[in-house]
Amino acid sequence: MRQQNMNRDWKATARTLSEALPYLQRFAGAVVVVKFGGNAMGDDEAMAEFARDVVLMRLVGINVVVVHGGGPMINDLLNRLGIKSEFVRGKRVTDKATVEVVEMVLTGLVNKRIVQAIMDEGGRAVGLSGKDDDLMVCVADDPELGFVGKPVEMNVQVLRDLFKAGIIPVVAPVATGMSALETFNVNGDTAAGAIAGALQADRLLLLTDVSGVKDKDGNVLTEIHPDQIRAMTADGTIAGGMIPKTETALLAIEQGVRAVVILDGRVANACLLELFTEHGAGSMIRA
Ligand code: X2W
Repeated sequence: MRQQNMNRDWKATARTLSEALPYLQRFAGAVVVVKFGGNAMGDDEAMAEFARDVVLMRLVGINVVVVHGGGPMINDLLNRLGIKSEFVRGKRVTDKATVEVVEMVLTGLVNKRIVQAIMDEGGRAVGLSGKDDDLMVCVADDPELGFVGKPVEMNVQVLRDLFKAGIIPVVAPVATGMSALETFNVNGDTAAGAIAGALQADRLLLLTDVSGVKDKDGNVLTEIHPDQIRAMTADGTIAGGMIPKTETALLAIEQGVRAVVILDGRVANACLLELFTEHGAGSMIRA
């Protein structure tokens, strides 16, 4: 029914859409990789909202790929199974039992929840892991970490095929190795960076639970040059969980990704705010 509810500023809604035109034009046909971290995933309503943003991006012609994490969900099942787990330099030490749980949780529970959420919002999504069509082939990152993978070979044709069909690929960061039936657990940021690099993406959006990269005084920097990231890492301003993200960003830019944005995925419509408004969101890193 046509509603002329006076309690809402519909003209502002129409104006917002109109103001988005230059951004819609800029990103039509672009490749955008969205890393959706486990800490950015909220309840069903937040998941639906994220899915709605992704479906909208696809509808306006963006070739969008979702690469997800799921660290908290892996912790939950490991706890229930009584398997202890620890992190070294932001990566999970992964033995044989752990990698089995990681694969079950990421490619099963988490991947299918995102696929389902996108389908529910009227998009088309297909879930896959690094194993499917050899999308991501890894070697061991560091002997100390066990089955943690470092991507060494990317085969992104399957993603391009899905783009062509209007399908949103949803990728779990689990990979295959060089020898038969080897499985690797890959940090979600690392996987997203490798996929963005191989696709020469226009944007890599790293959705997390902090508002961006902060300077010494705790202010979020809206735009940062890679050299500044290196200096801030050397002097300890960038530390802890931010390090894998900024490292991913630097590597992705070296590989030809146009810009990387680290932003708070818990903020409503974070992706739309970043891509389609002058305001933007979080911290953009570009050369
Ligand atoms: C991660 C994979 C999931 C992930 C892990 O086992 O937790 C490594 O640390 P978030 O939610 O993005 O942190 N893998 C090697 O990255 O999840």
